[in-house]
Amino acid sequence: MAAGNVTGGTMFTSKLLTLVLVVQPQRILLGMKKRGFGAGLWNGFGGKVETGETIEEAARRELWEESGLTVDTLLKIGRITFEFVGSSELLEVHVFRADTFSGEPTESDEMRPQWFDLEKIPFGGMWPDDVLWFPLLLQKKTFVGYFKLQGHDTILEYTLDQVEDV
Ligand code: 6U4
Repeated sequence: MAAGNVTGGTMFTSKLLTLVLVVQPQRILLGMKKRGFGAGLWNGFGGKVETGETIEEAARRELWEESGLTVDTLLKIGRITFEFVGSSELLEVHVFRADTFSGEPTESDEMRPQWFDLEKIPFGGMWPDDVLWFPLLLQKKTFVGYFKLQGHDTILEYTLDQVEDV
């Protein structure tokens, strides 16, 4: 847990998380989250950064644990801060894109992986912010975003900017 930012008089703490999207020319791998935060939604693979590991190490570990895949190159593609109404903990999510992988997607306790045609990404069953930043991810445009969410399906405010580097 990192120390806080002060925003409008409220003290926030923040938690570091990773999110990896495996993207191929015609398809993208998503996982159905079976339990925990965001259960019932299709999402990339990721989770909390643990003490003693780098953010990229955490991204590789979570991808392996949740999908059974390993990757050579992870491209840093975005950084998104999520604020949830009623919570003083911000989520700082580091988003990576992988274009090649080794292994076979394998179901884990946490995720059920499935390939989707790039034309048929199931945005209706995903976090509501995904439809806004996926186009940047798919075009390999690096970005920084902030979303204030109410529950799992309402965006109250957001910013999303293309940047040179994340
Ligand atoms: P454990 O400790 O395994 O129970 P859990 O509470 O299930 O953890 P975890 O570690 O799977 O959470 O992390 C949540 C994942 O959801 C991270 O990869 C980040 C991602 N995530 C959180 N909010 C998101 C959002 N609004 N849009 C999105 N991904 C989000 O696309």
